[in-house]
Amino acid sequence: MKNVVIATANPGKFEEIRAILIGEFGNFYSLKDFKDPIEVKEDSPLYLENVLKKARKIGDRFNMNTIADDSGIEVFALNGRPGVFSSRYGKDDEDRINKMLIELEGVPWEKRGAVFKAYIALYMPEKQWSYVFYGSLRGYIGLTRRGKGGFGYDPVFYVPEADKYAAELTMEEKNRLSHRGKALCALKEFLNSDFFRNPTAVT
Ligand code: ITT
Repeated sequence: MKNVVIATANPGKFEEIRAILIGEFGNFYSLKDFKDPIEVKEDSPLYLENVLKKARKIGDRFNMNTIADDSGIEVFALNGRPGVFSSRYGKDDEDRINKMLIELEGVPWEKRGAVFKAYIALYMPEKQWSYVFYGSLRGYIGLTRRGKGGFGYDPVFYVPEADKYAAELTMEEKNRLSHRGKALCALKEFLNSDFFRNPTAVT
């Protein structure tokens, strides 16, 4: 496939998605490349419904193959909050992290477990086909911030597999381990499968 729109207004997500899919598409467009992108209301409590809605609305609007991401962080001690509302938990990344650290004050390390979840949708307007892929990453919410990379909650998310905070990972490391990286890897496998490349062949 030649062109694809990455339907996100989050530049951190855009760069991670592009880095993983670089060999799969010719040109990557972000919402900023269009004069008049519509705003898609993420009004479902389900990542799956939000991600399909984002991909379909943008794909139909520009009549282009579109990839969308709906993701979030679920903190076990907060009964899974902020989850699908992760981007609305505070006014910006700084505020959201402060709020989470305050909510977790006094919670011991072993009870600070959390999981990042990512749902990635590919929508192809020509045939109105949609596909969704999922990935997760388990870790812990640290006591303070560490690292300067990534975006969102990365400075307070400790990744046991790497013994580093997510904001201390290089983009290559983060994409290898992360929820988004895993979902995109599944998408990549699908794009290269016989099922997708040669759908009329029966083997
Ligand atoms: P778009 O809807 O335009 O894609 P958004 O940032 O609003 O951008 P979401 O609604 O999917 O996206 O919100 C996901 C939030 O979860 C995001 O804003 C971050 O705060 C957090 N998040 C998701 N993936 C993350 C990651 O890899 N590292 C850190 N925080 C992440």
